[in-house]
Amino acid sequence: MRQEKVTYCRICEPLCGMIATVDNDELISLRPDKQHPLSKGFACPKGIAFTEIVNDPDRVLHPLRRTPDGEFEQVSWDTALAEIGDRLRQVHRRHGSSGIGWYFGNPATFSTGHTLWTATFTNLLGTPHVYSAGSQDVNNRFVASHFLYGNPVAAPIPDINRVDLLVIMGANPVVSHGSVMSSPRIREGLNAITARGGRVLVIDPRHTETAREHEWLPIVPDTDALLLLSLLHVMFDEELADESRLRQQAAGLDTLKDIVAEYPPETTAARTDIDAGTVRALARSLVHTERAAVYGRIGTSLGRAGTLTTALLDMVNLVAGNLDVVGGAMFGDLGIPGQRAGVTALQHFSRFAWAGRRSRVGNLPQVLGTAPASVMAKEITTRGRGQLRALFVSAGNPVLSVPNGAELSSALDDLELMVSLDIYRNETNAHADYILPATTMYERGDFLLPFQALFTTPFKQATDPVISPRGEAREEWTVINELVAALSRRVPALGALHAMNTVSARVGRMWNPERLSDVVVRMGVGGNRFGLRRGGLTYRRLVRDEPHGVVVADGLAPGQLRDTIIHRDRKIHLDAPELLAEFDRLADAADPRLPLRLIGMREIRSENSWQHNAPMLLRGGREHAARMHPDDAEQRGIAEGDLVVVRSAHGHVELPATITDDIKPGVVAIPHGWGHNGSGGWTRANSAAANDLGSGGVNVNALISSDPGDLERLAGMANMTGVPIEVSLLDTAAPRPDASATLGAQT
Ligand SMILES: Nc1nc2c(c(=O)[nH]1)N[C@H]1C(S)=C(S)[C@@H](COP(=O)(O)OP(=O)(O)OC[C@H]3O[C@@H](n4cnc5c(=O)[nH]c(N)nc54)[C@H](O)[C@@H]3O)O[C@H]1N2
Ligand SMILES: Nc1nc2c(c(=O)[nH]1)N[C@H]1C(S)=C(S)[C@@H](COP(=O)(O)OP(=O)(O)OC[C@H]3O[C@@H](n4cnc5c(=O)[nH]c(N)nc54)[C@H](O)[C@@H]3O)O[C@H]1N2
Ligand code: SF4
Ligand SMILES: [Mo]
Repeated sequence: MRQEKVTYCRICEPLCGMIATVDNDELISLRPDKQHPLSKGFACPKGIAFTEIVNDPDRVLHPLRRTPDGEFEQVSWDTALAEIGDRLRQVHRRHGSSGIGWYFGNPATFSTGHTLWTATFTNLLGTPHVYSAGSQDVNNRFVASHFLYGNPVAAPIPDINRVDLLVIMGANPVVSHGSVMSSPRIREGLNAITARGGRVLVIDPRHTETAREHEWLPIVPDTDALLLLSLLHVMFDEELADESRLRQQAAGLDTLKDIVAEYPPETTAARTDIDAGTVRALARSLVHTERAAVYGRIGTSLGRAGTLTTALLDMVNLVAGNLDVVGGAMFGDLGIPGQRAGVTALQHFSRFAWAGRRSRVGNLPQVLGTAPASVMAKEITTRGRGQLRALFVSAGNPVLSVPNGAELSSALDDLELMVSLDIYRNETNAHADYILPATTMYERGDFLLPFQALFTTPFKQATDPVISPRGEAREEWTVINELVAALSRRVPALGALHAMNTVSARVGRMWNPERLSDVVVRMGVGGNRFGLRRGGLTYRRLVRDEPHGVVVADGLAPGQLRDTIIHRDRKIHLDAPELLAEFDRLADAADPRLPLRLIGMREIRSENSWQHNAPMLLRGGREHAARMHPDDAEQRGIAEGDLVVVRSAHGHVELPATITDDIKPGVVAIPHGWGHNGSGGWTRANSAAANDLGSGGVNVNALISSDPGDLERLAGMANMTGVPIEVSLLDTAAPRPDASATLGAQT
């Protein structure tokens, strides 16, 4: 029987409403939900194409075990779990908990169960080897907030609905649909700003899809910190800032003033290529526009000093009077009583916030209990106490997403045990001993806890699964419960959890993601507070009575700062010594042999590495090319479509060049997530983006350093933008330096 089920997309952050057509427990199609109060009938091509992913014949639907000849064979769950349990206990006996590690990738964040169970398991296990996509993405945000507010999870988000001057630095929301903010229909949200007479200014080395619809101010990659320092300089120099307010809100103002005195726009212009007059005018506008905000994302996170840059973004908002006010950069909240106490407790009692531990290789600080993924390969290969010997990878493809995939690929083969939980065979789990089939989002219900404080219009939605798990796929949290059981006799904390699980299973009250989320729904804004508020929300009521979701407040509430700040003095700290120590990283990295600068870019029909197998997203052909400016191309004798070699100090890739005016001279953009080289089980991804060199694209992270010394120091961020490179015409007649480079990635 054909049914229409209301649900929502969980690929990226807006979480757009979807209507799933289901026939006989088969997903037939997906279309945007017109009744969703925020996405109102919008969904992007990735969201619509997801039917093809759910039903993809290349999906992993049964547990797989690697055979001695390197192929995979199907085994039962019982066999897989029993063998994994045995091997895990052996590793534990030999190496202890610190021999066991976990990498969770981006889609893990889009599943409450996956996130919470992974965190609980790895915490109770007590291993330092927890890695995630965060060190290539957002961990600098957490660390900046840790120093500024004492609260790593405080993240100011731009008040899109009410802002009149929005400065976007290093983000491309028209393609990415917004990040570290959930704002469905963001493109319209931005257009509404200009429609009400406001401005959107995009500061980006590339004339992006977002910049094309608004004002574009090109910048030299990895110089945003200098621009922000100059904005602060002008605000103090021209006495635009309200100092008495600042002294009430913040500590360390004099130190900040002393520092920014050194960065007049007239001196930073040579590095940023933004003239002083423009900077001065922008500083004035940010102060004088009643509702203004500066927002940064990937482009301001992946330079050499991402934590400092992000802290400076907040400082500009603060000094201009735009932090925590309507139309500025605002703090979302879950509306749960005792939230603040909760974060404080976590800060004190777990290795939650920052540098609870440092990595064995590179001595880099952990962020929210995770170490930089760039050092994972060396943690596997570097002998000695604490060496990583067994690795779980869930919803991740670090061979393509982390620097130096070649190094990681070969390290993975050194492990005593590698287990992947994924929906596909990818370039990473090609090295696994076991691949365990996971459900896709439509095979599980969810209320997404991590995004609750990030909606630009406070909103709640919960969904049941729309179809049952395909094949033998299982939800990750249930598999993690099995791992808890497997190690229960070896790790006391896991033993205690296992005992609780066993008792609660007996009385039919097992903890599951829905029960945990229900607590948050009941305690949160609009919740029923366990009966204290009649008619309030519960998880079940959300699913049953509000399937399209509910807007729980008209807008973000101003005046959250005092409850957000955990520092004892309740002030924002502007002078953390750790941040001040980062200033030496702002020096110029110029290398005459590598005069160009690499930046990344996202494509509308890709989601990192994992949606290149959906026919709808490959329609009309795809290419993987390096975008460069005509001046740079001409100087090097490169014409449109020519094959080129791109070299950095760390590696090289070979791919076609595309020549475009839509990029600042001196800058080259290459999308990540490609480099499908046949090792993953992706039939179509492997043959997509074909050119004379092969297909599947190249892994741009071959150009990125995994050397601990090259990582950003405070959050261990990989330096993926502004990397010095050179591009030259590929001499196809010359002997190839590295045959593997022709087949996409050096993986
Ligand atoms: N279609 C699509 N959507 C996605 C994804 C996807 O792969 N495809 N991925 C999702 C994920 S995981 C994330 S984290 C978000 C990311 O969301 P965004 O950050 O909005 O996405 P990016 O396209 O990476 O935008 C980064 C921008 O920074 C610019 N940039 C690079 N270096 C610099 C610099 O030094 N300074 C400045 N000012 N700008 C710079 C780039 O040109 C680019 O336009 O997107 C999410 N949404
Ligand atoms: N050069 C460069 N590198 C980058 C970036 C960049 O901008 N430039 N961006 C970085 C960023 S922001 C991110 S987030 C990372 C992403 O890095 P990763 O998360 O490591 O890689 P993904 O390509 O997102 O791979 C996700 C995997 O999860 C699987 N999957 C999808 N849904 C599910 C599910 O529900 N359950 C399970 N178990 N598996 C699932 C997919 O099949 C795929 O194998 O890449 C980073 N790497
Ligand atoms: S923008 Fe696209 S991928 Fe992201 S949540 Fe919406 S429909 Fe899904
Ligand atoms: Mo990301």
